[in-house]
Amino acid sequence: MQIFYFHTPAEMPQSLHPSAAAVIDVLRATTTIAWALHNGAEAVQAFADLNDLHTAAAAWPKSSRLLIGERGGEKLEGFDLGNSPVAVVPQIVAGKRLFMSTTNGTRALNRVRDVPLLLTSSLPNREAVVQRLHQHKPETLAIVGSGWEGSYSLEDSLAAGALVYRLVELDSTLNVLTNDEAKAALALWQQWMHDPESCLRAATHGQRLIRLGNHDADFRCCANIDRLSTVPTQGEPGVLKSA
Ligand code: 3SL
Repeated sequence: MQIFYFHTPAEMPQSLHPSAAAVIDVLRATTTIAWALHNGAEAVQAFADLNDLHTAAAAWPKSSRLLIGERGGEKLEGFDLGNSPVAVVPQIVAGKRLFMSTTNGTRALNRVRDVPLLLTSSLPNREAVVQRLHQHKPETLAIVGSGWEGSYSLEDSLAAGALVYRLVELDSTLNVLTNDEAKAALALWQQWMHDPESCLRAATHGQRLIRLGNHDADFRCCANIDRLSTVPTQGEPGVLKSA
């Protein structure tokens, strides 16, 4: 397995055709996706474009759909939920299809939607994703951070490093880390692995969320490593189900 890490979806070269991709948006899209599926959502359908989301949602029975998402960290007008992983509780999401759009995470997913094995990763489902990748042994894995509007995100690199750390631990014979970004992400995880929540809070987007209001529960949830066995996996384009 060759592992590449890209800080943002735009950094992934068009010429690279990985056999697997793991998209990360720790704060908070891929954490919310993992928790929603763990709590019984039928699927999460991700959209970069809001018009596309509304068209697809309108074609789905009203009683079994929810619109979730944010822009700039704040819930979208007319949507049922924002993008908090602690809000997607079983009483609200079980059996529902979640039509989701976020500032960066769903755009990153859209960029790699043609990759044969597409998963989403976060700190809570890190080990589950590692086990899935170890089982599939893709030739080339692209770990894709969502970043923030085209720029680097500390928290996505932390989670990329967490993933890499365990993949290397499972197969230390491999010289798997193909780009410097992957090596730097690993070093970042080694620096913060005993206190990931502080890293999330220190990150620029963590600071943005703190300015918007009390997000303590979100920080705790997003930093809660290896808590979930859910691996959100793309079946049809844009549609993630628990696998
Ligand atoms: O950028 C995104 O996709 C979101 O996860 C950002 S937020 O944490 O919901 O503000």
